[in-house]
Amino acid sequence: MKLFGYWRSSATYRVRIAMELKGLEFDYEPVNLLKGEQRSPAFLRRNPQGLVPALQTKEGAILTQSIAIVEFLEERYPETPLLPHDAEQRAKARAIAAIIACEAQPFMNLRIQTYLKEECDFDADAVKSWLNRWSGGAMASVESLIAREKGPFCLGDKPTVADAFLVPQMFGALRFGIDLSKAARIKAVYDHCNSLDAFKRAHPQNQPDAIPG
Ligand SMILES: N[C@@H](CCC(=O)N[C@@H](CS)C(=O)NCC(=O)O)C(=O)O
Repeated sequence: MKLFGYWRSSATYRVRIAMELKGLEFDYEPVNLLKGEQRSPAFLRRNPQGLVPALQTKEGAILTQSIAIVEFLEERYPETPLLPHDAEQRAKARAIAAIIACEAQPFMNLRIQTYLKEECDFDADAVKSWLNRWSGGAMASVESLIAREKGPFCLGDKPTVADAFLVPQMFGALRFGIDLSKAARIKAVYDHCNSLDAFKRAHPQNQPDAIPG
C-alpha cells in the first residue's frame, strides 16, 4: 500500500496511527501542502478533492477521506481490531472519530486558515478565539464523552479509532494554542498513546518530510 500525505496533516496522521497499530507495511509519498502539491494535476487525478490523505491499496485502488480509509483497513485487515467488540462502545468510538473529523479538525485546515486570514482579515488573536470556540467546543464534547471511561485509552485498555483520531487532534490543538485546561482525561490519553511505539512511529516529527521544530 502507499499512503499519500503530509507530515503535519492530522487526517494523514490518523491513517498512519491505524496502519501502525495494525502492523501494516506501507510506502509513504509526501504531498507538500505548503507548496500546493495537493492541487497539482497529478495529485488531483488521485483525489479530485485536492486533500490528503489518499491511500493506494495493494490492488491499485485509491481511497480518500480518513474515516473511509480507516474503515477499509478495519474490514480488510481485521486482526488487531480498532473498533470495540461491544456495539455501544463501537458507536461511541465512531462518534468520537466523527466529532474530531467533522466538528473539530476542519476549522484548523490550511485552506480554512488561509481564507480567514486572507479573505476575512482575521488577525492571530481572532483566529485563536474562533478556533477556541469551534474546535475547542468539539474537544470539550469529546472530554465529556470519555470522562467516565476507565483505562489508559479513550475507551478502555485497547486502542481504538477514537485514539487514532484523538491524538492527531490534540497535536493540532497544542500547535494552535487551543485552551485545554478542562481536558484532563484527553491529555492523559494523549500522553499514554504517545508513550507507545506505534504512535511514536506515526508521529509527524518521525516522517521523512518533517520539518524539524
Ligand atoms: N475530511 C478529510 C479531511 C482531509 C483534510 O482536510 N486534509 C488536509 C490536511 S489535514 C488537506 O489536505 N488540506 C489541504 C488544503 O487545505 O489545501 C479527511 O478526513 O480525510
